[in-house]
Amino acid sequence: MTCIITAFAQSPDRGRGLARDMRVRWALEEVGQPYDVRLVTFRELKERAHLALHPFGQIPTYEEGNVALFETGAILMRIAECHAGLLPEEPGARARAIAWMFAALNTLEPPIVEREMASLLERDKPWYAERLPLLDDRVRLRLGELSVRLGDAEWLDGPFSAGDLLMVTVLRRLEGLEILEAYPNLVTYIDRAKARPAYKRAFDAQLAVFTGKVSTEG
Ligand code: GTB
Repeated sequence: MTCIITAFAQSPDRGRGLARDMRVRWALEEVGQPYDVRLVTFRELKERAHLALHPFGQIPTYEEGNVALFETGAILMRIAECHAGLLPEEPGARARAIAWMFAALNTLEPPIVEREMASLLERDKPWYAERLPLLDDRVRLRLGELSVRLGDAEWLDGPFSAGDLLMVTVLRRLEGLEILEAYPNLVTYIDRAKARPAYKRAFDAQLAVFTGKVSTEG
């Protein structure tokens, strides 16, 4: 059964693959599942039909038969549980890969998003100059720890997993910034992930929405 996901009709990232539908597209590509996309405008996000799927009026959502989900972590778990390729079979390794999914979403993403939001929305505020170094330090702390753990390894724990997929999508929000480039092994980790054919297919699909060459639901 082909699942349906939602994505921005006009993503503010202008096709850079930073909106969170990219994670779901990538996961579906990794496991070889076809999917349809329903594009939603910012107005539609807050309308009743979409709110029935997503209580916070956001993208992405995921519909598969009578299962409807929101939250990328939950959506990735569902995809990884239903299809081979994103979580190891061995129970211990599987649990560790799941821990990395949570680490990406709960430990790395919050300081990265907070820093990004401050730089977008608070730049003209009197406290910004004092606050930014604090936010930078919180991001650097986590990047440094992650960099040490990754070391020279290809992926975070054995073979590529949903943990790597989420971690890379979170780290990509810092791409091109000095704060990330101070950790060369994290930069090559991201590049390695972006070289995966599934990543490229997912990226091209979301870019096609921006360029208008999109194929969607129906
Ligand atoms: N915790 C939820 C999840 O993981 O699914 C968060 C979902 C979420 O934040 N969705 C955002 C959204 O729908 C889009 S991805 N926002 C609309 C709203 O809240 O009204 C966040 C995002 C947006 C834009 C960029 N960008 O332009 O670079 C990057 C990331």
